[in-house]
Amino acid sequence: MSVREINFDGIIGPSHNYAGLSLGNLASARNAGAASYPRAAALQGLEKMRGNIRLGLTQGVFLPQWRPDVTWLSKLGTDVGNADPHIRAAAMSASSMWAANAATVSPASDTADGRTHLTVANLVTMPHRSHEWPQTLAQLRIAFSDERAFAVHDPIPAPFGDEGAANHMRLTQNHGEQGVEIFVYGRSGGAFPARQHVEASKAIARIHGLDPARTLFVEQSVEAIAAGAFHNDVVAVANEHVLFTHELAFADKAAFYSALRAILPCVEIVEVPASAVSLTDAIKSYLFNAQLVTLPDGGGMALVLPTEAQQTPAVWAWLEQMVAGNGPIRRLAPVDVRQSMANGGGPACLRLRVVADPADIDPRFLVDEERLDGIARIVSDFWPETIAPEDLGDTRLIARIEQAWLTLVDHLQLSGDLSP
Ligand code: SUG
Repeated sequence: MSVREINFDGIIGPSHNYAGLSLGNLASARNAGAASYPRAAALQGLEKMRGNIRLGLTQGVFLPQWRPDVTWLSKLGTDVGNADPHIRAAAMSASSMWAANAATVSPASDTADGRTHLTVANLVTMPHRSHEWPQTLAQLRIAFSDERAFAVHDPIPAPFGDEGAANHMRLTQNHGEQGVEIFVYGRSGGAFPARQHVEASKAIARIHGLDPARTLFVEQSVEAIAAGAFHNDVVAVANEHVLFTHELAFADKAAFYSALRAILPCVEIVEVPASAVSLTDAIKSYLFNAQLVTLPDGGGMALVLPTEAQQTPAVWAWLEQMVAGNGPIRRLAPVDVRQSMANGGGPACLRLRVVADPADIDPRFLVDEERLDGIARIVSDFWPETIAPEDLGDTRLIARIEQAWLTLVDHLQLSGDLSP
């Protein structure tokens, strides 16, 4: 095999629900208290993966986490029956589905020791996400256990917030070549929390052994965070030599663009002006939370974007005019991930990109259509159809969620390695 980009999607877990846990994430606040549909959610996620395989892309998965997180609850001196409702909801969250927040990844061609480095994200800003990393780290250590090819790192210590690849972009002529790594951080003090701290980003760049001359630290605009861009990947996405971004994504775009062009003269910046698409429409439609992917065999680039983008007139009009032109993005592929979108997670949030040789990765984390069929059967048989937030303490629901997880882990032959 050969080095390529592999998208690892988080399989949407059986406890998927809408608890309104993420301050600054407008969709999560808007849908707080609504009934969720975990089975439909997980099937939507699997269909997105299937679509990407059909585009000729290589696909991987991460497993949902054991919920409720009894280890975390016990560290808080409680259990699921006795926890305060907001703590119980945090322990039940299926938020690890958003694999873009699992880790920051630097491919081998960017690092000093020639290995691919992954640092698990600490996600300390949001309580319900702050306890994801131990189970994420356990999976990363299995999937990327080949130490000749990979180095998997512990999280950056608190209080420095790190949200993983959602605030990290990489630009390069070709995936396998040396790139420019861009860490986007927020400044605290606004109405909503800035989740990515520059101290964490700088630490990751050092730990991964990146070349300082090819690493940029770029501040997210205060305006974007205030409009609901709680992660940079809500307002910008990069792939190979293309940066697709909203005009108002960065605090000082002129300085950023010129630094980037100086390091990577081939970069193409496709900027959507606020006069064509407002920040509000960009965030509502998740236009930028698309997977910008390179199609095989010289097919150019495609945007795998949420159907919400198609339904937002200003956004769709701009996109249609863009693909009709002569730019690098040639194709639009809308996907229905509404259950995830209602919690603020679009197609790009659901995946972690790893540039590597698939032969170096534990094959249990790689999928083709047949393996997706097997996972879909388990989802159809075991995932709850619906969850209302007031059901989260229900012992029958919890037993069902636990059974669903055990069945999937067993099916993927990971029960010897991953325990509750
Ligand atoms: O961290 N939503 C997630 C969405 C993460 C999207 N990821 C990226 N942009 N890469 C978050 O805000 C909502 C959970 C709830 O409210 O029940 C939530 O955690």
